[in-house]
Amino acid sequence: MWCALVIGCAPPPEREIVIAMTEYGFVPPTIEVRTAERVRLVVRNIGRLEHDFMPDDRGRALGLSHVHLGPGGNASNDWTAPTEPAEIRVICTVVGHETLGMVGRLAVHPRASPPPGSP
Ligand SMILES: [Cu+2]
Repeated sequence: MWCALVIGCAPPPEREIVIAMTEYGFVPPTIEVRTAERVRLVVRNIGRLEHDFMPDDRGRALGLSHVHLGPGGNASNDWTAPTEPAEIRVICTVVGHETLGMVGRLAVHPRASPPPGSP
């Protein structure tokens, strides 16, 4: 939290989250992080077609990157979750893929209530 006040301060990620893209979905379909958590988002295309990871307007405003990958590609971006809870929708913008179910969700949970299923 204190770090947000310091311009250019980039602490190392607390956690690495791998998101696989395939025909036609994101695995896992829901990414759960906590407020202000610093994560490394690793996006991998494990499918046979090109895919992309496109956060909605809110997500992009919060600094999430749009990632476009060919088969076998991967990209990693460090990201700091916002200090307020948020729900971000992620889709693949390759024509037809969203309709075929290529939709994901990134949920930012308050620190006080850990995401369901966490230890
Ligand atoms: Cu796709």
